[in-house]
Amino acid sequence: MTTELKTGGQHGYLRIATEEAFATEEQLDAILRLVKEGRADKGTVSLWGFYGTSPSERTTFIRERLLDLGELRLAAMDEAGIDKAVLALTSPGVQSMFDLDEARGIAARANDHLAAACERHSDRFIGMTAICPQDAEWSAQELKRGKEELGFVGVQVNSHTHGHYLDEEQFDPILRACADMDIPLYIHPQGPPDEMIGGMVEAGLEGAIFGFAVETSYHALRLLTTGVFDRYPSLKLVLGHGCEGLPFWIDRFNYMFNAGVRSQRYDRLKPLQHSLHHYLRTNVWGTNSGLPSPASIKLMMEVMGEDRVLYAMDYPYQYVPDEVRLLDAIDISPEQKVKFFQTNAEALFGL
Ligand code: 1DF
Ligand code: MN
Repeated sequence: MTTELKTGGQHGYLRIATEEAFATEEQLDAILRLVKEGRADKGTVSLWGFYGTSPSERTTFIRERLLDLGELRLAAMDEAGIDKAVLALTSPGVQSMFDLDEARGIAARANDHLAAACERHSDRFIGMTAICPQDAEWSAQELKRGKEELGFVGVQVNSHTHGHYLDEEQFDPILRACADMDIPLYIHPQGPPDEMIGGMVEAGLEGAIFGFAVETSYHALRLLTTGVFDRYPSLKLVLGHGCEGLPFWIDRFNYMFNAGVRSQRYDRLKPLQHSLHHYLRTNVWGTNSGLPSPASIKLMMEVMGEDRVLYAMDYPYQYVPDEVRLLDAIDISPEQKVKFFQTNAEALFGL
């Protein structure tokens, strides 16, 4: 499998990668400072204690690539045949931070920095807004600035914020801003919070291998089951990593949710206007970041609908051009392939 991958769409579609990460120096410095001072949560200690300091080939590559919004990234995109990248501040964004002035400043400057790169390379780079959910009112304002002044097309929230979830009342300004301004909300993983992480670090399982998906699917399921999409029927939720497994589980969620509601098992769970499956097919989009698997992509298409499944590479964490070759050859129809690589992203993000 060594055929040259080309950009430009001569093969029938542009390739738009939708979960691509960058970092700023001050973001990584602030996170590493928390790690060194013993103030970061266990997930952050494990993730950035490793990526921030390990001398290995993988981590050196990732650190250098995260900080670049120029030639290295464009060359990697060219080599993998990626026409456009939707970029977001890498996980956990500023969500591990405690000093709100600092966190807001780092997020806002990351947004300015990204917007400048998107302007320099407007045919290749597309931006998502970074926010500071610790301050939801400020975040709603920053979402407006991101959309109206910086030209950003979505927001990335790196799952929990100090163990708190977006269905909680304190975050309502963020959900409202996304719904009112039609800003897709990409919930991206980070390590599980200390209350959840248990023995995962000792087992080497809290990161992208497993813990990320466990915690992020839990977060998304909370939004589904607590009625967020009845409150905000136009809210658009995007999840990576095969929609964090939700399509595989959906019938069990449906059955057990309905059984629990019927028997009034939990105060918090009330009847919803629709089935959980309905919200998955109406309010949720899924990308294949980190999961270049034809089986899981086809499952997502079958369960969610073929207009809701998007391509992502997860550069620089999983930069594997051969995966693009594999997905070019996936046994779906040519029309489905155009949707997957190009037009679903264009429709969702308004490109
Ligand atoms: C990793 C994977 C790290 C993903 C990420 O951000 C990330 C990793 C810090 O491999 O540790 O975005 N990912 O989405 O799979
Ligand atoms: Mn990622």
